[in-house]
Amino acid sequence: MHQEPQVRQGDAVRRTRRAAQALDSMIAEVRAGLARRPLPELPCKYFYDERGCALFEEITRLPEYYPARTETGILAEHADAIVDAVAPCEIVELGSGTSRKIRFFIDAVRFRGWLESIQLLEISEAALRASVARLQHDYPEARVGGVAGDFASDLAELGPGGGRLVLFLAGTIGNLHPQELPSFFREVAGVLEPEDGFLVGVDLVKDEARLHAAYNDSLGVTAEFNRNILRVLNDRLGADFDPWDFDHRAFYDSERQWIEMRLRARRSLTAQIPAAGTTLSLQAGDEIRTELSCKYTRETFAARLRGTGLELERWITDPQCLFASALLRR
Ligand code: AVJ
Repeated sequence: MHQEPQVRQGDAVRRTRRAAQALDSMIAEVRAGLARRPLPELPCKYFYDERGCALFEEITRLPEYYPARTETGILAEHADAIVDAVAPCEIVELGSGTSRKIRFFIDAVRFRGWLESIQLLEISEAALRASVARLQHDYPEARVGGVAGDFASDLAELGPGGGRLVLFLAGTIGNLHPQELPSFFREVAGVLEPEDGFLVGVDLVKDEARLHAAYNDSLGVTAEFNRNILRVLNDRLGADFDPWDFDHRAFYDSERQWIEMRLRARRSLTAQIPAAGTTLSLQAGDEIRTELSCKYTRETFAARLRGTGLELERWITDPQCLFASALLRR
């Protein structure tokens, strides 16, 4: 008998309305970003097509890039205690990437017999699908779901919870401008019940040379990751950037306590971005800002929590104080 193609209602990967309109919002964001003066900018979430995800993976293995392995060390040691403090039955990860670190928590919850569900929210649909499939295979007793979306706008897609531990790892919170943190924290508070936990990975203020090296690796992987955002514009918006017209630049702004990544034009050029109905003209030396990566201390981080409905319950660092895991509660 002929089989109709099926649209499964319980499809583990739900497309958000926003993801269906992803191209429209990308166009609007790219137009607005590139129109900014004196410094045009691009939203860093557009690094992460499949090549960008692979390059980020490569970055996490670089000797200079301490955040990934430092956080892994903290979580390997403290995931059990965090799980005991929150007693969750659902683990959620925002910006889950390859979803490796979430396993410390899933394993601890499963060991205690509490595991019911796992939800991932990730902008890269390919990474999301792969993670959902792998986790469902490895944890068949759990409901595993995914939302292809943006943690800055799509948290409501997680639905009502309770018994939830939400993870936001890797220092990704550093990609939000400090002024955006209060509204983001309020949004997160909106998907948490009073007993729930929100675990945030926070990259810490430290020696400038170490920060600089982490974003200027000797193999040039970060440079290639940075230039990849132009390839994404070429692929998705039909733009005609030559990534090799740009130099990678990353520097620490010690006053603002953030790393800034930029692409600097090597020559004067004009790029067409047909899908966005716009062109970008740059002189040699002009720059496009592609990423902020904010660094915090316990004090500057706690200050951003005030009045948001979230409180800092635990602050765990590695012995060298390179990175922190902050457990927040409503
Ligand atoms: C996505 C925030 C974890 O800022 O360290 C790595 C991305 N950019 N190298 C960071 C990144 C350049 C990264 N996070």
